[in-house]
Parts: sequence; structure tokens; C-alpha cells
Amino acid sequence: MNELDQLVAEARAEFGQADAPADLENAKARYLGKAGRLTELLKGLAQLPPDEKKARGAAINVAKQQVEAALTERRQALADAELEQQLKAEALDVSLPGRKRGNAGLHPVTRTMERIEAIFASMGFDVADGPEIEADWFNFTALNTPADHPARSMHDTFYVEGGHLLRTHTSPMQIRHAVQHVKKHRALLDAGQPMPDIRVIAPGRTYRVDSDATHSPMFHQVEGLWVGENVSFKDLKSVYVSFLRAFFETDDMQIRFRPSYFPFTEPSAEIDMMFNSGPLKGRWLEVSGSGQVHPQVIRNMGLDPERYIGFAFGSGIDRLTMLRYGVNDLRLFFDGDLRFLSQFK
Ligand code: 2U9
Repeated sequence: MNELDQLVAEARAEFGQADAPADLENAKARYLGKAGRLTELLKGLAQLPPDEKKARGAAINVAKQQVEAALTERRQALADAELEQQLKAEALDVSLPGRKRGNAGLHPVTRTMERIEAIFASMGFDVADGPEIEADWFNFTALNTPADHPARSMHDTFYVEGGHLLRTHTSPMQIRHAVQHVKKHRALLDAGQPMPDIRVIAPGRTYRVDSDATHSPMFHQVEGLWVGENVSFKDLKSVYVSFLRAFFETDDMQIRFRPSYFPFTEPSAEIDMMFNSGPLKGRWLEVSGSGQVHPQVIRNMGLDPERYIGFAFGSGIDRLTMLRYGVNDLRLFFDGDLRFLSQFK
């Protein structure tokens, strides 16, 4: 092997060992750079006699082209390898199953609440919302349940600092709503003009110290209130019967009003219903308390009980949900078990 073939072979070997583009460029400089071996050989031509120059120059140029070709080839190989590496690193296995995001659904109690709101809205009721931490006045005293009233013991609840408490029913929202309503229409009242009726439901969370299969320390209520100059028990009956028929999607039921007692209503009644068909057929079910709003409560709204009269009712939303879906343990609603909850989607 002559000296030029040897040089080309060495260049090829060095290029082959360069694993990174920078190494390759350094190797290139050793052959083709300003002081590179091929450049030096070309410079050396000047010392040769003219008759040798031509053949020697041609031979060096052939060697130079071979070195350049080897360089180009190696550059390409390194670029290909880099691309290959990159593709491997960014590879997506499209055959893997995607990560499933489960379908969310509304909690059964929330579904019932929305259903109740829609039914009462269709009968012209507003929907009121308010604080779950209440002042004693709104939760008890304004509802004709003063501090020494025995009914307070049935509403044992959780007290927070400053005499506030977790509301034991949603009635305080109705008092708040009524007071706002009366304030808004004060001018009409002062002028002896009729005020638009108060017609509102108050759904929401309520609290009592109570816990078993049918009682939870946090539960849901919906209360309704209709106060005007000419509202009677027959309006209560028609509103509540219409509600039950719409809620359970059947007219095939019996409904009875059974005398009862609540501090905030007088007279008062429990509302019972019985299905004539279906799985709950033939059993009286308590679904609500109700009554004519007590004159003292009317007075606490800022209205004259000689002129304004009305009715109120209160129903447990959790219980209505249990009846509608056939659930027999209240605690299932609050355990957060997806095997239970996902049945309501
Ligand atoms: C105002 C005046 C009167 C709301 C009423 C009931 C009867 C009642 C219970 C039913 C099931 C609570 O969740 S439960 O245990 N409620 O029996 N509630 S009358 O009376 C009112 C409300 C607001 C201003």
C-alpha cells in the first residue's frame, strides 16, 4: 500500500471512530484543515521538479477526494443515527389502551334536589339559598321556638363560637327570604296596597345530633312557604299533592293529612302517602310535615297576621331519594362508595 492509500485508510478509520459530530470535525481538521496532512502534502508540491508535480498532484487530489467522500459518508451516518435515537426516544406506542376517564354523574341527592326545584319552579316558587351556619334568631326564635321551648331538644345541633349554630332546618332561609320580600314591598304595605305573595322553597343541607340507619348528622331538607292574603290549607293540599304526583311520576297513590304539632305552624299536619301499585304498594309512608304558618312567625316577618296567612311544609330530601330509588340505608348516600353512586348516572 502506498503512502497515500495508507493516509486515506487512516482517515477512514479515524472518521469511523468519531461518534459525535464534534469529534468528526476535529478528525477532519487533521487531514483537510490548514495544517492538515493532505494540505501539507499539497503545499509540498512546490518543492518538486515540474515533471513530477503533475502526477503527484493528481494522486494527492484523488486521495483528497476519497477523504472528503469518507467524511461526507460519516457525517450522514452520524446524522442518521441521531435521528434514529430521537425517533426511538419520542416513540408513541399507539397500541396501548388509553387511560379511561370515568363518566362523572350527579349524586342521587343532588338529582332529587334539582328535580324538586324544577317541579316547584313550575308552580311559581322561588328557590332560596342561605348560610348553613345560622344565628339563633333565624333558626329558632323567629320560628316561635324561644330558648326555653321544649322543641329545641329535638333539634340538638352543633354550636360554633359566638352563639351561632349549624342550622337544624332550612326554615331560617325562608324567614330571611320573607323579611327581604317584605322590605322590598314596604311602600305597598304602608299604602295599604296588596303585596305580591311570598312563594319560595328552600332546599339544602341541615344538621342535627343524630346518627343511625335512618338519621345522619348532616341531611337534606326542602321547605316550602306560601304567604299571601288568601292562602289556605286547600292550597297546601293542592300544591303538595301536585308535587308528589310529579315527583313520583304517578297519580296512583293516596295522600292523607294527619294532625301533628310544630312550634312554627298552627294547625299542623303530617303528610303521609301510600302507593296503590309498585314495590312500595300498600304501606303508609311519612313524607312531610306541614301546617298553617303560626301568627307569631308571620309577625316576625314584619307582616300583620290579621291580614297575612299562609302554609309551610318541610320534607326530607334524603328520604324522598330513598323512596324514589328504592334505597334502604341512608348512610349509603354519604359513604362515597362509587359502586353505589355510579348506579345513578
Ligand atoms: C317558616 C314557617 C314555617 C316548615 C315546616 C315541617 C313542618 C316539618 C320536618 C320534615 C322532615 C323536618 O326533615 S324533616 O325531619 N319538617 O315537619 N317543616 S312545617 O315550616 C316553616 C318553615 C318556615 C317561615
